[in-house]
Amino acid sequence: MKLHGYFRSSAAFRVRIALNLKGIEAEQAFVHLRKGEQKAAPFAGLNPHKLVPALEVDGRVLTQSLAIVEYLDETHPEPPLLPGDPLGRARVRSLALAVACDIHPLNNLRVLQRLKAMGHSQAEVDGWYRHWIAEGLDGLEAQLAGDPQTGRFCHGNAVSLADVCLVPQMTNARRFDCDLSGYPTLRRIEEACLAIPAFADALPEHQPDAEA
Ligand SMILES: N[C@@H](CCC(=O)N[C@@H](CS)C(=O)NCC(=O)O)C(=O)O
Repeated sequence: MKLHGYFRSSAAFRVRIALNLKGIEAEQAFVHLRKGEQKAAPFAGLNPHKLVPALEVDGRVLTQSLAIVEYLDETHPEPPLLPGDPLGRARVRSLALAVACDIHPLNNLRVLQRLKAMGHSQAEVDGWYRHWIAEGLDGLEAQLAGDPQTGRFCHGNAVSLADVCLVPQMTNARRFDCDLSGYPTLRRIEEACLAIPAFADALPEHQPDAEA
């Protein structure tokens, strides 16, 4: 397997966590998003959407981090990243999609770059980022806090796809100096996850392509 990613990409971070949790060794290829390498050959030939991550496996190319993580979960079932019951799976996917579909796309690099190109100042772009982080994390905190299904992690006491999505989003929010004081449940779960080497080793600063 070969993972095409970028140290700061939270979508690639999700896949790194899943690979680590499953104990899968994957070769890494680095796509420098700030230099626009995702928009040109060879990467754009692998993923016409021009977004990382992409995972090469058995001569095929998988894209979309959640599809990749579910593929890894199906082919390497231990430890499972989705609960065994349909209601549990729906809850975990709902939490994961709140990050991957409702928060992350609004704050993607190309969206922030487009806002700048339209003439918005850096302060306005930062405000946009923090606004959507707050909207999304407010919802997640309310969804998780006080729900007996929430345990040490987002769903009970085993890590799941929901944690795989939450931790990179929290890391990203910290990078943009978002105020996370109002999210005690999210911070507690983040801390529990980062105590696990599979999560900590996947942090941006621990990647071979990390930059200051
Ligand atoms: N839904 C996609 C999102 C992928 C994505 O947005 N990747 C970002 C990095 S986290 C990217 O490549 N951005 C490049 C750009 O915005 O030009 C997934 O989950 O894989």
